[in-house]
Formats: sequence, C-alpha cells, structure tokens
Amino acid sequence: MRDYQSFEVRNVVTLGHSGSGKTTLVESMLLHTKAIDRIGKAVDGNSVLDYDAEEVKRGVSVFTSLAPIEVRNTKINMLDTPGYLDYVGEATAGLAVADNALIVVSAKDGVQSGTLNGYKKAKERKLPTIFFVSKLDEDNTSFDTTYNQLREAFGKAVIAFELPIMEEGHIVGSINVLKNKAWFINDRENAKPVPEAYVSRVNELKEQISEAVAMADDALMEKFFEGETFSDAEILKGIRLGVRSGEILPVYSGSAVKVIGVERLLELIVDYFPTYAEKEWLKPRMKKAILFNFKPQKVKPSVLKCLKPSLTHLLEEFPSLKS
Ligand SMILES: Nc1nc2c(ncn2[C@@H]2O[C@H](COP(=O)(O)OP(=O)(O)OP(=O)(O)O)[C@@H](O)[C@H]2O)c(=O)[nH]1
Ligand SMILES: [Mg+2]
Repeated sequence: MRDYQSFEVRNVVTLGHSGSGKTTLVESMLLHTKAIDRIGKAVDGNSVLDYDAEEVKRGVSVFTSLAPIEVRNTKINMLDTPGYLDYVGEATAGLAVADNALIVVSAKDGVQSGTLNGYKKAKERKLPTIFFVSKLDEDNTSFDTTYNQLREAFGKAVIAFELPIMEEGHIVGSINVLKNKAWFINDRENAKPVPEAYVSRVNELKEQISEAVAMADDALMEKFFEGETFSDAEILKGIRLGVRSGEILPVYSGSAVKVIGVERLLELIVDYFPTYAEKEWLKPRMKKAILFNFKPQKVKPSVLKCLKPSLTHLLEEFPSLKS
C-alpha cells in the first residue's frame, strides 16, 4: 500500500443494529476492490474482520476493526464497529477517530434501535452520515418500507440516491439517481438506461436532491428559484455541503453478499465525504491530555488519531518510554 496524504484519506465508521450487515458490507467492499477473494463470516471462521476467537464463537463483531479500502487513488479507512450494546466501548473508540458515518440498515428488519442509536451518536459528533439499506437479496424485503421508516425517523434530509431494481420479488440490479443509469447483476460492467417503470420515481428523487442542493448555498438557492437547472459541478458542490452539514442524508441500497450497490457507495464516500485535512483545529478533550494543538495540513500529514494504541508494542520498540 502506498503512502497517502491526509486529503486522500476518508475515515468512516460503520454503525447500526447488531446483525444489520455492517461487517459483511465492509467485506463486500474488500471483495469489490479485490483485497480479498470471497466474503467471509465470523461463524465460519473465515472473516478478515471478525477473526478473534470470541467473535468466531459468538458470530458477531466484538471489537472495532480497521479495513483500509483502496479505491480511485483514495484510502477509505473503514472502522467496523460492533452493534451489540455489550461492546459499546469498542463502538465509541471507532466513533472517536472517525470523520464520517455509514449506518447500515437491514431491509429485512427495517429501522431498529441500533439504527436510531447510531444516528444519535453520529449527530452528537456532527459526523456527515449516509445510510445503506442492505440485504435486499433476501425474500420478503422491501426497500420502500425501510426507506419510509428512515424518512419518518430522520426527516426530509433522508433522500434515496440508489434504488434497487426488483423483478418478481428479487433484486436484479440497481439505479443511481445522480448518474441516471442502471446496472444489472447479469452485466455488471455496462451501465444501462433507467428502466421505464422507474423513470418517474428517479425524476422525483432528482427534484428532491435539487431542492436540497439549493438549501446548501445562497447562490444555488437563487439559481433554483430562477428555475435554472444546476450544472454537474453545482450539484456536486451542493451535495458536498449538504452532506457535511447533515442537511442531506443520502440513502444507498443493495446487497452486501451479492455486491450490489457497493461500487457506487464507495464512489459516494470518495466524492462527498470530507477528509480530515478539512477539519478544524483539534482540541484535546481531556484536561490532562498531552497538549498537542495542531491543525491538519493539506500537504504534510500532521494529525495523529489513535485507535486502541498498544502500549506493549510501543514499549518493545521504544524501551526508553518506560522511564
Ligand atoms: N442475504 C444477505 N445476508 C446478509 C447480507 N449482509 C449480511 N448478511 C448476513 O447477516 C448476518 C449478520 O451480518 P453481519 O455483517 O455480521 O452483521 P453486523 O452488522 O456486522 O453485526 P454485529 O457485528 O453484531 O454488529 C450474517 O449472517 C450475514 O451473512 C446481505 O446483503 N444479504
Ligand atoms: Mg459486525
């Protein structure tokens, strides 16, 4: 792996109910970027994230794991947290070093207490947030039901950016609203026109996105009320601002096990999530903390955030620290 500058890194924490599919989604990202050649499972002992004996025994994440995903000259540090409340300390550690949040919701179970709690935590820390509605490959799942629950819980800021294409109750592909294109499982490489049955829904969502973009900035608002259409660059700018301020909460969807929607989810993270180079001055939280007072630099990486530093290793490497 090459060295990345701070502006090429996105730090993203996964949040959500236990069993919603967070770890599987991160494994799906690793599979998509060819870092692994199959998606593992904790219970089968072949997960690259949930590999601790306790995790294999329980079949859930117990620790926060870090998975670097290399995509489009960017390193996305995925911090996969356990959803189980018993391990809340681990999730808090992941949240402490993250700049952005990805909340996974299972389309089988809809919005659950872990979804509400994850959003609350992300909001408290002012983390730009996106949702991924997963498990749409399972029978008896409905994107719309989960999407409506999300809008009910978190308001109009919630907007679908990626819609599943369903045929006879099965997911066969997905549509990206911004790109106005569809991708089918049987021909993943080639984008297709949006199927006729979805055109009016996509146009409606595009309109909602334009309204949200207009709210992001005065100049954009003026243009919107003059009835002019936004350029691609303006849409990009407006969504970036809206996502950063929490006024746009994009919803992506698909299936982690079938790797549907994952590619565009990664694109969204790269395009719209801020890097830590864009953060303000960091202040130590604890009175007795070592007083680093530093501003993240664009060219010189100067921010150090520690996720579970291991003192044992440090002391082995630098024995002088013992004194
Ligand atoms: N069919 C289907 N099953 C999925 C999908 N994503 C996850 N699963 C299954 O759902 C179960 C839970 O998935 P995990 O990824 O471990 O869930 P988690 O959110 O990490 O759970 P915690 O670690 O407890 O917070 C596993 O059996 C997965 O194989 C999906 O997209 N489709
Ligand atoms: Mg997990």
